[in-house]
Amino acid sequence: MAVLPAPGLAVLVTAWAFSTAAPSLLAATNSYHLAQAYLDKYYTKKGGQQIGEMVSRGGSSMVKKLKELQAFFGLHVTGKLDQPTLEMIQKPRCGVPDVANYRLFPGEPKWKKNTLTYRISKYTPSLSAAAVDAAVEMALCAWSSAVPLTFVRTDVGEADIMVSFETGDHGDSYPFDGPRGTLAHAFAPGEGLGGDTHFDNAETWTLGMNGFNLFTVAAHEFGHALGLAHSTDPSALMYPTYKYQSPYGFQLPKDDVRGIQALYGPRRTFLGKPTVPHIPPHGPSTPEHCDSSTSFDAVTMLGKELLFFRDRIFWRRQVHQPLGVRPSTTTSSFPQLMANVDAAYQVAERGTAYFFKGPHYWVTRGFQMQGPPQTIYDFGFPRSVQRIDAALHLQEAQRTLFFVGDEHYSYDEKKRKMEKDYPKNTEEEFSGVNGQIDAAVELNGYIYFFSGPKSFKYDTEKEDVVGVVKSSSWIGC
Ligand code: TQI
Ligand code: CA
Ligand code: ZN
Ligand code: ZN
Repeated sequence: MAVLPAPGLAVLVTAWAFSTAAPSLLAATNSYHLAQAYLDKYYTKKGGQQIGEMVSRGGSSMVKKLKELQAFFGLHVTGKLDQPTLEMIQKPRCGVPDVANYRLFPGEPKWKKNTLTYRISKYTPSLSAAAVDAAVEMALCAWSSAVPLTFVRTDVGEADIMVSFETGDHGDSYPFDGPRGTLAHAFAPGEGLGGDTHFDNAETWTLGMNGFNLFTVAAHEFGHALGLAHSTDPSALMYPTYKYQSPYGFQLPKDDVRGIQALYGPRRTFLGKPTVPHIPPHGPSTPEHCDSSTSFDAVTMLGKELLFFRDRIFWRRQVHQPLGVRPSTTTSSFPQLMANVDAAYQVAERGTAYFFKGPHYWVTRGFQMQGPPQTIYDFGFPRSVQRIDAALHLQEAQRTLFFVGDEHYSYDEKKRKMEKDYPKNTEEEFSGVNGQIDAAVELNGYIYFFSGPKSFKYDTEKEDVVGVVKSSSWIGC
Protein backbone atom coordinates (compact mmCIF):
# COMPACT_ATOMS: atom_id res chain seq x y z
CA MET A 1 0.00 0.00 0.00
CA ALA A 2 1.27 3.41 -0.87
CA VAL A 3 1.37 5.82 2.00
CA LEU A 4 1.30 9.19 0.41
CA PRO A 5 1.30 12.12 2.66
CA ALA A 6 4.71 13.64 2.36
CA PRO A 7 3.41 16.93 3.60
CA GLY A 8 6.48 18.80 2.57
CA LEU A 9 5.83 19.13 -1.08
CA ALA A 10 2.46 20.79 -1.26
CA VAL A 11 3.60 23.24 1.31
CA LEU A 12 7.00 24.13 0.06
CA VAL A 13 6.25 25.02 -3.50
CA THR A 14 4.28 28.01 -2.43
CA ALA A 15 6.10 28.84 0.75
CA TRP A 16 8.89 30.16 -1.43
CA ALA A 17 6.70 32.87 -2.86
CA PHE A 18 6.35 34.43 0.53
CA SER A 19 9.89 34.31 1.59
CA THR A 20 11.52 37.69 1.74
CA ALA A 21 14.62 36.31 3.38
CA ALA A 22 17.69 34.61 1.94
CA PRO A 23 18.36 36.59 -1.22
CA SER A 24 21.82 35.03 -1.12
CA LEU A 25 20.24 31.98 -2.53
CA LEU A 26 19.35 33.85 -5.66
CA ALA A 27 21.91 34.43 -8.36
CA ALA A 28 21.08 38.08 -9.00
CA THR A 29 18.55 40.72 -8.02
CA ASN A 30 17.25 40.50 -11.54
CA SER A 31 16.57 36.82 -11.23
CA TYR A 32 15.13 37.45 -7.84
CA HIS A 33 12.57 39.86 -9.28
CA LEU A 34 11.91 37.50 -12.12
CA ALA A 35 11.34 34.64 -9.76
CA GLN A 36 9.18 36.85 -7.58
CA ALA A 37 7.10 37.93 -10.57
CA TYR A 38 6.75 34.35 -11.67
CA LEU A 39 5.62 33.23 -8.30
CA ASP A 40 3.24 36.14 -7.99
CA LYS A 41 1.73 35.23 -11.29
CA TYR A 42 1.43 31.50 -10.93
CA TYR A 43 1.25 30.90 -7.24
CA THR A 44 -0.89 33.81 -6.16
CA LYS A 45 -4.47 33.05 -6.87
CA LYS A 46 -6.94 35.87 -6.44
CA GLY A 47 -9.50 34.95 -3.82
CA GLY A 48 -7.50 31.91 -2.96
CA GLN A 49 -5.44 31.28 0.07
CA GLN A 50 -2.01 29.89 -0.25
CA ILE A 51 -0.52 26.97 1.46
CA GLY A 52 2.53 29.20 1.69
CA GLU A 53 0.68 31.58 3.94
CA MET A 54 -0.23 28.72 6.14
CA VAL A 55 3.25 27.51 6.78
CA SER A 56 5.46 30.49 6.11
CA ARG A 57 6.89 30.02 9.55
CA GLY A 58 10.46 28.76 9.19
CA GLY A 59 11.53 25.17 9.27
CA SER A 60 13.36 23.80 6.28
CA SER A 61 16.03 25.80 4.52
CA MET A 62 15.54 27.66 1.26
CA VAL A 63 17.92 25.28 -0.45
CA LYS A 64 15.75 22.40 0.55
CA LYS A 65 12.69 24.27 -0.64
CA LEU A 66 14.31 24.95 -3.97
CA LYS A 67 15.24 21.29 -4.25
CA GLU A 68 11.67 20.26 -3.64
CA LEU A 69 10.54 22.73 -6.24
CA GLN A 70 13.04 21.39 -8.79
CA ALA A 71 12.07 17.82 -8.03
CA PHE A 72 8.45 18.71 -8.45
CA PHE A 73 9.02 20.21 -11.88
CA GLY A 74 11.31 17.36 -12.91
CA LEU A 75 14.46 19.49 -13.02
CA HIS A 76 17.96 18.59 -11.96
CA VAL A 77 17.94 18.98 -8.20
CA THR A 78 20.70 21.47 -7.37
CA GLY A 79 19.11 23.55 -4.67
CA LYS A 80 20.25 26.63 -6.59
CA LEU A 81 18.35 29.05 -8.77
CA ASP A 82 20.29 27.82 -11.79
CA GLN A 83 19.73 28.22 -15.51
CA PRO A 84 17.21 25.36 -16.01
CA THR A 85 15.22 26.54 -13.02
CA LEU A 86 15.23 30.09 -14.34
CA GLU A 87 14.19 28.80 -17.75
CA MET A 88 11.37 26.86 -16.22
CA ILE A 89 10.27 30.02 -14.51
CA GLN A 90 10.42 31.97 -17.77
CA LYS A 91 8.54 29.36 -19.77
CA PRO A 92 5.02 30.41 -20.68
CA ARG A 93 3.08 27.93 -18.56
CA CYS A 94 -0.32 28.30 -20.15
CA GLY A 95 0.88 28.36 -23.73
CA VAL A 96 1.23 24.58 -23.96
CA PRO A 97 -2.28 23.31 -23.52
CA ASP A 98 -1.77 19.76 -24.72
CA VAL A 99 0.89 18.76 -22.31
CA ALA A 100 -0.37 16.45 -19.62
CA ASN A 101 0.53 17.92 -16.28
CA TYR A 102 -1.11 15.44 -13.99
CA ARG A 103 0.99 12.87 -12.18
CA LEU A 104 0.23 9.38 -10.98
CA PHE A 105 1.80 7.77 -7.95
CA PRO A 106 4.78 5.45 -8.36
CA GLY A 107 3.48 2.03 -9.36
CA GLU A 108 0.27 3.71 -10.52
CA PRO A 109 -1.96 2.30 -7.78
CA LYS A 110 -5.65 2.34 -8.71
CA TRP A 111 -8.88 0.73 -7.61
CA LYS A 112 -9.55 -2.62 -9.23
CA LYS A 113 -13.32 -2.28 -9.02
CA ASN A 114 -15.72 0.37 -10.23
CA THR A 115 -18.06 0.60 -7.30
CA LEU A 116 -16.40 1.99 -4.23
CA THR A 117 -17.92 2.38 -0.81
CA TYR A 118 -17.27 5.34 1.41
CA ARG A 119 -18.15 6.01 5.00
CA ILE A 120 -17.95 9.22 6.99
CA SER A 121 -17.00 7.83 10.36
CA LYS A 122 -16.13 10.97 12.33
CA TYR A 123 -17.54 14.44 11.90
CA THR A 124 -16.29 17.91 12.82
CA PRO A 125 -17.64 20.56 15.17
CA SER A 126 -17.13 23.14 12.37
CA LEU A 127 -20.03 21.95 10.26
CA SER A 128 -23.31 20.12 10.54
CA ALA A 129 -23.30 16.46 9.59
CA ALA A 130 -25.61 17.26 6.68
CA ALA A 131 -23.16 19.86 5.38
CA VAL A 132 -20.26 17.41 5.62
CA ASP A 133 -22.31 14.73 3.87
CA ALA A 134 -23.19 17.13 1.08
CA ALA A 135 -19.64 18.40 0.56
CA VAL A 136 -18.20 14.87 0.51
CA GLU A 137 -20.88 13.67 -1.86
CA MET A 138 -20.32 16.52 -4.25
CA ALA A 139 -16.55 16.12 -4.12
CA LEU A 140 -16.86 12.44 -5.06
CA CYS A 141 -19.37 13.33 -7.74
CA ALA A 142 -16.83 15.71 -9.30
CA TRP A 143 -14.69 12.65 -10.04
CA SER A 144 -17.42 10.11 -10.84
CA SER A 145 -18.75 12.41 -13.53
CA ALA A 146 -15.54 11.87 -15.50
CA VAL A 147 -14.87 8.16 -15.02
CA PRO A 148 -16.94 4.98 -14.66
CA LEU A 149 -16.68 4.95 -10.87
CA THR A 150 -19.69 4.80 -8.59
CA PHE A 151 -19.55 5.79 -4.94
CA VAL A 152 -21.89 4.12 -2.54
CA ARG A 153 -22.24 5.46 0.94
CA THR A 154 -22.37 3.18 3.93
CA ASP A 155 -22.81 3.91 7.60
CA VAL A 156 -21.46 0.68 8.98
CA GLY A 157 -18.30 -1.36 8.88
CA GLU A 158 -15.19 -0.85 6.80
CA ALA A 159 -15.60 1.09 3.56
CA ASP A 160 -13.04 1.46 0.77
CA ILE A 161 -12.77 5.15 1.49
CA MET A 162 -13.06 5.87 5.19
CA VAL A 163 -13.54 9.59 5.68
CA SER A 164 -12.93 11.13 9.08
CA PHE A 165 -12.01 14.29 10.88
CA GLU A 166 -9.04 13.69 13.13
CA THR A 167 -7.10 15.69 15.70
CA GLY A 168 -3.33 15.63 16.13
CA ASP A 169 -1.93 12.14 16.40
CA HIS A 170 -4.54 9.80 15.06
CA GLY A 171 -2.77 6.53 14.62
CA ASP A 172 -1.48 6.56 11.04
CA SER A 173 1.93 8.13 11.72
CA TYR A 174 0.93 11.35 9.98
CA PRO A 175 -0.26 13.45 12.92
CA PHE A 176 -2.09 16.66 12.16
CA ASP A 177 -0.52 19.94 13.16
CA GLY A 178 -3.27 22.16 14.53
CA PRO A 179 -4.73 25.13 12.65
CA ARG A 180 -3.34 25.69 9.13
CA GLY A 181 -0.28 23.80 7.89
CA THR A 182 -1.58 20.44 6.76
CA LEU A 183 -5.28 20.48 6.12
CA ALA A 184 -5.91 16.91 5.16
CA HIS A 185 -4.32 13.85 3.66
CA ALA A 186 -5.39 10.80 1.75
CA PHE A 187 -3.90 7.39 1.08
CA ALA A 188 -3.53 6.06 -2.44
CA PRO A 189 -5.81 3.22 -3.60
CA GLY A 190 -5.22 -0.04 -1.79
CA GLU A 191 -6.25 -2.29 1.06
CA GLY A 192 -6.53 -1.14 4.66
CA LEU A 193 -5.66 2.54 4.97
CA GLY A 194 -5.67 2.79 1.16
CA GLY A 195 -8.16 5.44 -0.01
CA ASP A 196 -8.77 6.67 3.51
CA THR A 197 -9.11 10.40 3.76
CA HIS A 198 -8.50 12.39 6.92
CA PHE A 199 -9.28 16.03 7.57
CA ASP A 200 -7.61 18.04 10.31
CA ASN A 201 -10.28 18.76 12.89
CA ALA A 202 -8.32 21.81 14.02
CA GLU A 203 -9.20 23.67 10.81
CA THR A 204 -12.24 25.85 10.41
CA TRP A 205 -14.14 23.93 7.77
CA THR A 206 -16.80 25.79 5.86
CA LEU A 207 -19.07 25.51 2.86
CA GLY A 208 -18.25 29.06 1.82
CA MET A 209 -15.25 31.21 1.00
CA ASN A 210 -13.97 31.74 4.53
CA GLY A 211 -11.78 29.27 6.34
CA PHE A 212 -11.18 26.16 4.30
CA ASN A 213 -13.90 25.06 1.99
CA LEU A 214 -14.54 21.40 2.66
CA PHE A 215 -15.69 20.63 -0.87
CA THR A 216 -12.49 22.09 -2.33
CA VAL A 217 -10.14 20.20 -0.04
CA ALA A 218 -12.19 16.99 -0.20
CA ALA A 219 -12.22 17.07 -4.00
CA HIS A 220 -8.42 17.43 -3.99
CA GLU A 221 -7.96 14.66 -1.41
CA PHE A 222 -10.27 12.27 -3.26
CA GLY A 223 -8.05 12.82 -6.29
CA HIS A 224 -5.23 11.35 -4.19
CA ALA A 225 -7.52 8.60 -2.85
CA LEU A 226 -8.28 7.61 -6.45
CA GLY A 227 -4.64 7.57 -7.50
CA LEU A 228 -3.65 11.04 -8.64
CA ALA A 229 -0.54 12.77 -7.33
CA HIS A 230 -0.03 16.52 -7.73
CA SER A 231 -0.28 18.22 -11.07
CA THR A 232 1.99 20.94 -12.40
CA ASP A 233 -0.94 22.61 -14.14
CA PRO A 234 -1.91 25.66 -12.04
CA SER A 235 -5.52 25.35 -13.10
CA ALA A 236 -5.79 21.73 -11.96
CA LEU A 237 -7.60 20.65 -8.84
CA MET A 238 -4.55 18.52 -8.09
CA TYR A 239 -2.22 21.50 -8.23
CA PRO A 240 -0.80 21.89 -4.73
CA THR A 241 -2.19 25.31 -3.96
CA TYR A 242 -5.45 25.91 -2.16
CA LYS A 243 -7.95 27.82 -4.22
CA TYR A 244 -11.60 28.04 -3.23
CA GLN A 245 -13.87 26.14 -5.63
CA SER A 246 -17.62 26.40 -5.54
CA PRO A 247 -19.29 22.99 -5.58
CA TYR A 248 -22.22 24.33 -7.55
CA GLY A 249 -21.67 23.93 -11.23
CA PHE A 250 -18.15 22.69 -10.54
CA GLN A 251 -16.47 21.18 -13.57
CA LEU A 252 -13.42 19.04 -13.12
CA PRO A 253 -10.53 20.89 -14.82
CA LYS A 254 -9.24 19.32 -18.03
CA ASP A 255 -5.92 18.20 -16.62
CA ASP A 256 -7.65 16.31 -13.79
CA VAL A 257 -10.06 14.71 -16.27
CA ARG A 258 -7.11 13.52 -18.33
CA GLY A 259 -5.37 12.23 -15.24
CA ILE A 260 -8.29 10.31 -13.80
CA GLN A 261 -9.27 8.93 -17.21
CA ALA A 262 -5.73 7.69 -17.68
CA LEU A 263 -6.46 5.42 -14.72
CA TYR A 264 -10.11 4.50 -15.15
CA GLY A 265 -11.07 5.40 -18.70
CA PRO A 266 -13.90 7.74 -19.68
CA ARG A 267 -17.42 7.42 -18.35
CA ARG A 268 -20.21 6.43 -20.70
CA THR A 269 -22.71 8.78 -19.12
CA PHE A 270 -22.17 12.30 -17.96
CA LEU A 271 -24.67 14.08 -15.74
CA GLY A 272 -27.13 11.34 -16.51
CA LYS A 273 -26.86 11.80 -20.25
CA PRO A 274 -25.43 8.78 -22.02
CA THR A 275 -22.47 9.72 -24.17
CA VAL A 276 -23.14 6.58 -26.19
CA PRO A 277 -26.55 4.93 -26.59
CA HIS A 278 -27.60 3.00 -23.53
CA ILE A 279 -27.42 -0.75 -23.98
CA PRO A 280 -29.25 -2.67 -21.28
CA PRO A 281 -26.81 -5.16 -19.77
CA HIS A 282 -29.12 -8.20 -19.80
CA GLY A 283 -31.22 -8.21 -22.94
CA PRO A 284 -34.16 -5.94 -23.57
CA SER A 285 -35.45 -5.58 -20.03
CA THR A 286 -34.10 -5.45 -16.52
CA PRO A 287 -36.95 -7.20 -14.72
CA GLU A 288 -36.05 -6.15 -11.18
CA HIS A 289 -37.17 -2.63 -12.05
CA CYS A 290 -40.12 -3.91 -13.97
CA ASP A 291 -42.20 -5.88 -11.53
CA SER A 292 -45.82 -4.83 -11.22
CA SER A 293 -45.26 -3.38 -7.74
CA THR A 294 -43.00 -0.62 -9.10
CA SER A 295 -43.70 2.71 -7.47
CA PHE A 296 -41.94 6.06 -7.56
CA ASP A 297 -40.71 8.42 -4.88
CA ALA A 298 -40.94 11.46 -7.12
CA VAL A 299 -41.74 12.36 -10.71
CA THR A 300 -40.94 15.64 -12.38
CA MET A 301 -40.23 17.29 -15.67
CA LEU A 302 -36.62 18.46 -15.93
CA GLY A 303 -36.06 20.51 -19.00
CA LYS A 304 -37.94 18.59 -21.67
CA GLU A 305 -37.53 15.24 -20.01
CA LEU A 306 -39.65 13.35 -17.59
CA LEU A 307 -37.77 11.95 -14.60
CA PHE A 308 -38.90 9.13 -12.34
CA PHE A 309 -37.11 8.62 -9.06
CA ARG A 310 -37.01 5.58 -6.90
CA ASP A 311 -34.47 4.92 -4.17
CA ARG A 312 -31.06 5.60 -5.69
CA ILE A 313 -32.18 5.28 -9.27
CA PHE A 314 -33.92 7.49 -11.70
CA TRP A 315 -35.30 6.89 -15.14
CA ARG A 316 -35.54 9.55 -17.78
CA ARG A 317 -37.53 9.72 -20.93
CA GLN A 318 -38.64 12.23 -23.50
CA VAL A 319 -42.28 13.07 -22.95
CA HIS A 320 -43.16 12.17 -26.52
CA GLN A 321 -41.11 9.05 -26.60
CA PRO A 322 -43.53 6.22 -27.34
CA LEU A 323 -44.16 3.88 -24.46
CA GLY A 324 -42.29 0.62 -24.62
CA VAL A 325 -38.95 2.26 -25.36
CA ARG A 326 -36.68 1.67 -22.41
CA PRO A 327 -35.48 4.78 -20.73
CA SER A 328 -31.95 4.80 -19.42
CA THR A 329 -31.25 4.34 -15.78
CA THR A 330 -28.43 5.71 -13.78
CA THR A 331 -27.46 5.86 -10.19
CA SER A 332 -24.12 7.51 -10.07
CA SER A 333 -23.91 10.53 -12.26
CA PHE A 334 -26.74 12.48 -10.73
CA PRO A 335 -25.71 14.00 -7.44
CA GLN A 336 -26.16 11.43 -4.73
CA LEU A 337 -28.07 14.00 -2.79
CA MET A 338 -30.82 13.15 -5.17
CA ALA A 339 -31.00 9.59 -3.90
CA ASN A 340 -34.21 8.86 -2.07
CA VAL A 341 -35.85 12.15 -2.92
CA ASP A 342 -39.34 12.57 -1.54
CA ALA A 343 -40.73 14.96 -4.10
CA ALA A 344 -39.73 17.14 -7.03
CA TYR A 345 -41.17 19.75 -9.35
CA GLN A 346 -40.08 22.09 -12.06
CA VAL A 347 -41.09 25.66 -12.80
CA ALA A 348 -40.35 25.66 -16.52
CA GLU A 349 -40.54 29.45 -16.94
CA ARG A 350 -37.84 29.89 -14.34
CA GLY A 351 -35.81 27.01 -15.68
CA THR A 352 -35.55 25.74 -12.12
CA ALA A 353 -36.44 22.51 -10.42
CA TYR A 354 -36.88 21.79 -6.74
CA PHE A 355 -36.03 18.53 -5.04
CA PHE A 356 -37.22 17.61 -1.57
CA LYS A 357 -35.71 15.23 0.88
CA GLY A 358 -36.83 15.25 4.51
CA PRO A 359 -36.97 18.80 5.81
CA HIS A 360 -34.62 20.08 3.07
CA TYR A 361 -34.85 21.09 -0.54
CA TRP A 362 -32.39 21.82 -3.34
CA VAL A 363 -32.75 24.08 -6.31
CA THR A 364 -31.33 22.98 -9.65
CA ARG A 365 -31.04 24.26 -13.17
CA GLY A 366 -31.14 21.13 -15.21
CA PHE A 367 -28.87 18.79 -13.33
CA GLN A 368 -26.87 21.53 -11.68
CA MET A 369 -27.43 22.43 -8.08
CA GLN A 370 -27.86 26.13 -7.52
CA GLY A 371 -26.96 26.37 -3.87
CA PRO A 372 -26.75 24.57 -0.59
CA PRO A 373 -29.75 22.70 0.76
CA GLN A 374 -32.40 24.88 2.30
CA THR A 375 -35.18 24.17 4.72
CA ILE A 376 -38.71 23.44 3.56
CA TYR A 377 -39.98 25.84 6.22
CA ASP A 378 -38.96 28.61 3.80
CA PHE A 379 -42.10 27.61 1.93
CA GLY A 380 -44.23 28.25 5.01
CA PHE A 381 -44.88 24.68 6.10
CA PRO A 382 -45.81 24.19 9.74
CA ARG A 383 -43.11 22.47 11.80
CA SER A 384 -45.29 19.39 12.05
CA VAL A 385 -44.47 18.71 8.39
CA GLN A 386 -41.11 16.95 8.29
CA ARG A 387 -41.22 15.61 4.78
CA ILE A 388 -43.30 15.95 1.67
CA ASP A 389 -44.80 13.01 -0.19
CA ALA A 390 -45.26 14.67 -3.55
CA ALA A 391 -45.06 18.05 -5.27
CA LEU A 392 -47.17 19.04 -8.25
CA HIS A 393 -46.60 22.24 -10.18
CA LEU A 394 -49.65 23.56 -12.01
CA GLN A 395 -48.26 25.70 -14.80
CA GLU A 396 -51.38 27.67 -15.71
CA ALA A 397 -52.42 28.41 -12.13
CA GLN A 398 -48.83 29.16 -11.07
CA ARG A 399 -49.43 27.09 -8.00
CA THR A 400 -47.54 24.17 -6.55
CA LEU A 401 -49.44 21.60 -4.54
CA PHE A 402 -47.54 19.75 -1.84
CA PHE A 403 -48.99 16.45 -0.71
CA VAL A 404 -48.39 15.41 2.87
CA GLY A 405 -50.29 12.39 4.21
CA ASP A 406 -53.92 12.67 3.10
CA GLU A 407 -53.71 16.46 2.78
CA HIS A 408 -52.18 18.96 0.43
CA TYR A 409 -50.91 22.52 0.66
CA SER A 410 -51.01 25.09 -2.12
CA TYR A 411 -48.07 27.40 -2.74
CA ASP A 412 -48.48 30.53 -4.82
CA GLU A 413 -45.37 30.64 -7.00
CA LYS A 414 -46.00 34.25 -8.03
CA LYS A 415 -46.31 35.63 -4.52
CA ARG A 416 -44.00 32.92 -3.23
CA LYS A 417 -46.38 32.33 -0.36
CA MET A 418 -48.40 29.46 0.96
CA GLU A 419 -52.12 30.00 0.27
CA LYS A 420 -54.47 30.23 3.17
CA ASP A 421 -57.38 27.81 3.66
CA TYR A 422 -54.92 24.96 3.25
CA PRO A 423 -54.12 22.13 3.88
CA LYS A 424 -57.12 20.48 2.27
CA ASN A 425 -58.10 16.85 2.16
CA THR A 426 -56.75 15.34 -1.04
CA GLU A 427 -59.47 12.80 -1.70
CA GLU A 428 -62.14 15.48 -1.33
CA GLU A 429 -60.42 17.78 -3.80
CA PHE A 430 -59.41 15.13 -6.32
CA SER A 431 -62.24 12.65 -6.47
CA GLY A 432 -61.22 9.20 -7.55
CA VAL A 433 -57.64 9.62 -6.36
CA ASN A 434 -57.26 7.40 -3.36
CA GLY A 435 -54.40 6.15 -1.33
CA GLN A 436 -51.30 8.05 -0.34
CA ILE A 437 -49.79 10.15 -3.14
CA ASP A 438 -46.15 9.25 -3.77
CA ALA A 439 -45.55 11.51 -6.75
CA ALA A 440 -47.45 13.76 -9.14
CA VAL A 441 -46.79 15.59 -12.38
CA GLU A 442 -48.78 17.70 -14.82
CA LEU A 443 -48.51 16.69 -18.46
CA ASN A 444 -50.48 17.86 -21.49
CA GLY A 445 -53.20 19.33 -19.31
CA TYR A 446 -53.69 16.20 -17.23
CA ILE A 447 -52.45 15.52 -13.74
CA TYR A 448 -50.85 12.15 -13.16
CA PHE A 449 -50.90 10.95 -9.59
CA PHE A 450 -48.68 8.06 -8.56
CA SER A 451 -49.83 6.00 -5.62
CA GLY A 452 -47.87 2.80 -5.07
CA PRO A 453 -48.07 0.57 -8.15
CA LYS A 454 -50.92 2.60 -9.66
CA SER A 455 -50.96 5.87 -11.52
CA PHE A 456 -54.12 7.90 -12.00
CA LYS A 457 -54.77 10.16 -14.95
CA TYR A 458 -56.82 13.04 -13.63
CA ASP A 459 -58.78 15.36 -15.90
CA THR A 460 -58.88 18.80 -14.29
CA GLU A 461 -61.90 19.88 -16.36
CA LYS A 462 -64.02 16.81 -15.70
CA GLU A 463 -62.63 16.85 -12.15
CA ASP A 464 -62.34 13.11 -12.21
CA VAL A 465 -59.97 10.24 -12.84
CA VAL A 466 -60.15 9.22 -16.49
CA GLY A 467 -57.60 6.40 -16.48
CA VAL A 468 -55.52 4.15 -14.27
CA VAL A 469 -52.32 2.44 -15.42
CA LYS A 470 -49.54 0.57 -13.69
CA SER A 471 -46.81 2.94 -12.50
CA SER A 472 -44.22 0.68 -14.10
CA SER A 473 -45.68 1.26 -17.55
CA TRP A 474 -44.23 4.77 -17.44
CA ILE A 475 -40.74 3.41 -17.62
CA GLY A 476 -41.48 1.09 -20.47
CA CYS A 477 -42.27 -2.06 -18.52
N1 TQI B 1 -2.12 18.02 2.38
C1 TQI B 1 -1.35 17.50 1.37
C2 TQI B 1 -2.17 17.28 0.09
O1 TQI B 1 -3.17 16.60 0.10
C3 TQI B 1 -0.71 16.20 1.76
C4 TQI B 1 0.39 15.94 0.76
C5 TQI B 1 1.53 16.62 0.63
C6 TQI B 1 0.37 15.00 -0.24
N2 TQI B 1 2.25 16.11 -0.41
C7 TQI B 1 1.58 15.13 -0.96
C8 TQI B 1 -0.55 14.04 -0.60
C9 TQI B 1 1.85 14.33 -2.04
C10 TQI B 1 -0.26 13.25 -1.67
C11 TQI B 1 0.94 13.40 -2.40
O2 TQI B 1 -1.77 17.83 -0.93
S1 TQI B 1 -2.40 19.62 2.50
C12 TQI B 1 -4.07 21.30 -0.66
C13 TQI B 1 -3.65 22.26 -1.72
C14 TQI B 1 -3.51 20.04 1.26
C15 TQI B 1 -3.15 20.91 0.28
O3 TQI B 1 -3.08 19.74 3.74
O4 TQI B 1 -1.20 20.35 2.33
C16 TQI B 1 -5.35 20.82 -0.61
C17 TQI B 1 -4.79 19.53 1.33
F1 TQI B 1 -2.40 22.47 -1.68
F2 TQI B 1 -3.98 21.88 -2.93
F3 TQI B 1 -4.26 23.41 -1.50
C18 TQI B 1 -5.72 19.93 0.37
CL1 TQI B 1 -6.53 21.33 -1.73
CA1 CA C 1 -3.57 21.67 10.24
ZN1 ZN D 1 -4.36 10.49 8.89
ZN1 ZN E 1 -2.48 17.10 -2.47
